[in-house]
Amino acid sequence: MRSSLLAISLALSSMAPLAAQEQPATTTKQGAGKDAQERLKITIRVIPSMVKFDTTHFEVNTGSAVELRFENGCIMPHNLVLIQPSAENALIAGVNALGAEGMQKHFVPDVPGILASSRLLQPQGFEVLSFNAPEEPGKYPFLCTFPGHWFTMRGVMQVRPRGERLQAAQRETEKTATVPDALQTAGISHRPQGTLDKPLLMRTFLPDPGLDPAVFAHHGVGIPGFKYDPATRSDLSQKKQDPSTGKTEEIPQRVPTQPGIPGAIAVNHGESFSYAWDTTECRLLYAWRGGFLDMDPYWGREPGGGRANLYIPKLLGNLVYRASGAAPFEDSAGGSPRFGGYRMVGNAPEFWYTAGSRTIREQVLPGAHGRFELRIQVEGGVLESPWKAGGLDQGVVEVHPEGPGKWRVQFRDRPEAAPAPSGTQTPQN
Ligand SMILES: [Cu+2]
Repeated sequence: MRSSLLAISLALSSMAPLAAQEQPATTTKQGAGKDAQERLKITIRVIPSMVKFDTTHFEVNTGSAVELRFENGCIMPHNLVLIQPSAENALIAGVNALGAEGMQKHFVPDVPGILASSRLLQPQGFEVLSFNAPEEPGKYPFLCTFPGHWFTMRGVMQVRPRGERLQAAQRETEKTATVPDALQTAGISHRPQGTLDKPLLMRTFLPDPGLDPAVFAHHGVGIPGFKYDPATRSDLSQKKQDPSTGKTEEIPQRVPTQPGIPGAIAVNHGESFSYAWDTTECRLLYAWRGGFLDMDPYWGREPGGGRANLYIPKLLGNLVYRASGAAPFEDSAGGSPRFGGYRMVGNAPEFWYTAGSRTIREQVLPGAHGRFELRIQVEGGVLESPWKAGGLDQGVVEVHPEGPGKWRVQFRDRPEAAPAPSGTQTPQN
């Protein structure tokens, strides 16, 4: 299908807004299709910390000029990629194949079917995408392709024939499209799973199944987040009067720190094997089998959406491995680990990171019955000792040197592997 659509990135984050945006939005309205030259303006924002767009559905007429302003008011980076109706699988496969190049490419792979895309916007960034709507009516999905975000960060641009009446955009505040609804529409389960050959990678908060605190050497202590009101799209505050001065102050309302692990990548190879690889510590944190994650607490389930107060997904199944002690390459590497990215090698992601002068690549390969293997390659610096097997409190481990800077670490779980504790723990304030 030929598309007349041209995506032009007009403004980038942290640049001064263009004059066009500063004009009062008086001339353009939804449903004004009489003047083909009129630009249809739509603003899509990120709901902070929710991994959601505030707009999940908007409508345009075929061929109409669209000005889409995308604002990232969240603490995480996000992008917006608008695609042809059937292009999602190719897009996701392309994103997964970007590997270490993902960041530089803004997680926008060079695949067919992309109609418009923003850069990966850093917090408080915005970008305006100007394009002409396709000539073919239909439902055109848009999503954030930052790894794992597309499960919840998605919406649809409905293209209606020229002259047909347009419905108003659906906002999260109108409770018209909940995360459960969006997931159901997209055919995504609350208990998503990959397969042995096609693992599912998700970047999400993860529960801490009672790991040794020494494992979290590089994690900061969580700062309580602001309470957010989707109705006004602003942080909530309370007015408080100082009795001594009589002055009224606005005190921001906070939510308790979540006892979860941020920034980890959860990988599922089906029922038989899942693991969590942390991008802060740059190491395998734990592995489990018998299920993946129950996303209910994170994505929400009840009508109207909204997730639980403690929104850490729950682990399903049994733990087969838990890391403990300092990171294997910490002692002699002379520097904190820095995550580089990952790429798919065969049917498993290969993570890479640097520690001091070294570049380290790690791949976790699933085996049968909860067995798995960690393949490690170290470049740029002599390593005195091999990967340390010490400090593991579960799993039987054998370390096999495979040549200079290369190891295979084999894990076999004990039959009495502990059940995974629930993901919802008491908040620690
Ligand atoms: Cu995102």
